[in-house]
This record gives sequence, C-alpha cells and structure tokens, in this order.
Amino acid sequence: MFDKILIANRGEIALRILRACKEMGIKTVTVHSQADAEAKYVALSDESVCIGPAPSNLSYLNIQAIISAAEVTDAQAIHPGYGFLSESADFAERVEKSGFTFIGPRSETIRLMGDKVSAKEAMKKAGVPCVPGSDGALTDNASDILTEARKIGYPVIIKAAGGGGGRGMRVVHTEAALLNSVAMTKSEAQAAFGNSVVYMEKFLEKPRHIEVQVLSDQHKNAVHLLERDCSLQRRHQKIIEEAPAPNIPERPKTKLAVRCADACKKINYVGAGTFEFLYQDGEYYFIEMNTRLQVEHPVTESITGIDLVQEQIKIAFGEKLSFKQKNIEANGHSIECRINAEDPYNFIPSPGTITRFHLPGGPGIRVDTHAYGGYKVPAHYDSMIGKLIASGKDREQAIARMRIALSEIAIEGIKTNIPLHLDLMNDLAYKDGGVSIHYLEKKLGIKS
Ligand code: MV4
Repeated sequence: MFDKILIANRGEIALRILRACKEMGIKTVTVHSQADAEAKYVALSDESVCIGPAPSNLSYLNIQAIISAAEVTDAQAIHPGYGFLSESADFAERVEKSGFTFIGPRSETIRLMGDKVSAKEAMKKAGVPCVPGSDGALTDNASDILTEARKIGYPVIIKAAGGGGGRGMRVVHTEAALLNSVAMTKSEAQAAFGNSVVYMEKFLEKPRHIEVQVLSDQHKNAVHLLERDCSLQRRHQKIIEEAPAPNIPERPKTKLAVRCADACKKINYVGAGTFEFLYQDGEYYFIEMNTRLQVEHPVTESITGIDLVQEQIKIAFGEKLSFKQKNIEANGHSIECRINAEDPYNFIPSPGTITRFHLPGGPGIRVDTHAYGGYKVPAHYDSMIGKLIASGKDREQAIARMRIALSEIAIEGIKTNIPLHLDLMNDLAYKDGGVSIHYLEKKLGIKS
C-alpha cells in the first residue's frame, strides 16, 4: 500500500480523506493556504505545506505548488477530493507525469467526461440511456439547427460542451427564439470555457436528479453502489441528498445501475464515479458523469457499509475490488443535510468566528465537519462547513433522526442554513418523497 498520500483539498473533505488514510496506516500530507493554517486537519496530518495565499487561484488551484509539496514531502499519491482540481484533466496528467499516482480516473477519462458531447457519445455507445438530442455538436448551419429542434420537439435546451453542473445552458421554447439562443449560448461558452461547441437536447420540464455511484478497478471489475436522489437544490447547489431514491420502482432502477457498471468496464474506468441522470415519467436520461468523489458520498457509505475513500485509495494502488455486485445490498435509508455558513433564507454567506459549537449524536448520526468552537470560517471559499448524515432502518426513521439531530445542533457566531433544513424535514411534499429539481426553488419563491 502507499506509504504517504498528499491531500490536495481543504475543509471537511480533507479531514474525511485524512481519517481514511489513518485507518489504512498511510501517512498524510495536507496542503493549506495562509487562511487555513489553523485548520484541524492541518494539525492532525503528519506533515503540512503552505501552498500560497488565501485566494484559491493562488493556492488550492496552484498545480505547481501542489506538485512541489508532493515532491518535498515524498508523497506517492495525491487525493484531489471534490471541487478545486478534482476534475482537472491537466492536473491529473501533471500528477501522472511527475511520477505520482492520481487517486481518481486516468487523465484521458477525465478529459472525455469533461467534454459533455464526448461524454454523452461514449455513454450512449456503452448502452447508457441518454436524453434525446442532437447526437453531437450543433453545426453552424441554421437550417440544420432548426430541423434538429423540430425533430426533438420544443422546448429544447442548448448546452455547452465545456459546461456542466448547470453552467452554460439555455432553454428554448419557440422556433422564433432558437437561432439567437444558440448564438448567445455559443458566445457565452467561448468566453467562459474557451470552447464554443454546443449541443441540443429535449428539455425535461419536471425531472428528478438521480445519480448512480460506481467503483471500477484496474482489472476490469466494476460494481454499482446503488443510487442517490439529489433533487433538492438551489441554483445547482445541492442541499439535501439521500439514498436510496424514494418512490422509484425497483427493477428499472437496478437495470440502470447495472448498465452504469457495465459502461465502466467498456471504457476502462478507474476509480469512483457518478453517473448523473434526470428521471421523469419512469425513464432515466444520462446527462453527465462526475469523475470524482462527491460531497454526498456518505449516504451511499451508510446504506452499503462500504468506505468509498478507502476503496478509491485501494483502486489507485492497483488492488482488485474485494467484493462483487452480489455482495452489495442496500440497508436502510440515509439522508444528508449540507450545513452552510449562510443566511437560511437569503443565502448570503456568513463567514466569521464560531463562538459556540455543539454537535448532535445518537443512533444513526454522522457528522463530517472540520469546524469547532473558535474556528473562523474563511470568506474565501465555499460556505459549506459540514454535513449531517442521519440513517435509519427506513426513510421515516432517517427523517426523525435528522429532525432531532438538527434541533440538537448549536452553532453561534455565524448564521447557518439549519433552520431551512428543519423546515424541509417537516415539509409534507419532502416527507412524501420524490420531489422534482424545481421543488425547493418554488418553495422558496424563486423563479428558476
Ligand atoms: C437538463 C434539464 C432538463 N432537460 N437537461 C442542470 C445541471 C446540469 N447537470 C444539467 N442540468 C439540467 N439539464 C435537459 N435535457 C434540467 C437541468 C437542471 C438541473 C439538473 C439537475 C439538478 C438540478 C437542475 C436544476 C436546473 C436545471
């Protein structure tokens, strides 16, 4: 096994990866910006290297500084966490070429999935159901574009190949608006991603966001770890996730998940990954693949009993998966609430010093956070300060435990979104299970 791993991230996920390494007897190197010098995971790691000032561009996104930190500390592998450089094919390639192991897929896989046109093409070829659409990039020919949209039927959505996660897309309801919308999306995409390629899909009006977790080793073994429902989101930021997805028929869901695992074998996928789908009227439509560990991985860990970070590390080292699909089964239900340092209703970030900090406990409660009493939430990064995960024998028990845990938390000195979470745990539509991706924004009175 690796002797030493460098963790190229911050916050709760740095601590999460650190714990996995310690459990496996692997030494750890953290990297930190000047703003994170006092962080808990910095103190808990074997070594830490300051990689630059607070702004991410100068620290957590500084590829050279991170590679240098790995060199001076003699780390063998680099775990990128999520966000930051985790889905940068250039970073993965630099890590590989510098003689370190990137804990994640091969850089060419990251590049393939980073381009949403090539990702969709690869997945369609591998037998994964996709949203009906242009089957590749739109050409510059106006009449071809018009014909394509007529064939698909309005409304359609124009998406940038270089986008993803909700960036660079535009819904078109009428033929009159089509060509102008395509032109606008192209020029925005060129400015934002340096790539003006766009594609067209049928716009699904009221889908749910269902995603399938996979693990695939370097020996052509791949399994799925069931699905998650991440429909509760605001402006493409997920706020509550759960596993399994509630109120969905079993057989088509399992067939879909098996197809995802098969697709991993076909493309020689290495590591943990997530297939994102829109689910509407009983059908699944692939939209994107995430080639990293996700924020919401703990709900999958809870129902499967598998430690996803440890599996990532073992796969990167070259080990074979130690279990088969038939060994994986869902036990109970798990829900995650993302705890953000922000105003619960206007969502304005609320950085600052936490003056009082009490965490919940009891059966089925997991808290992943790097925060503590006296911790100062920096203004420079994402506002998520932790995750509360409640699990139980069924969804009702998970919700009941979540409600109790949320009511036990005491955080003072900064605002958090805990009041919103409490509100949602008592929401009748949420309790029924299976709300669409638009539910939260509608409830909050926001037009999406
Ligand atoms: C869509 C869609 C409806 N129809 N594609 C947004 C993020 C990116 N991953 C894809 N997204 C969407 N693609 C078609 N053909 C609606 C969305 C969408 C969405 C998807 C998942 C979770 C939240 C969302 C919020 C708004 C729009």
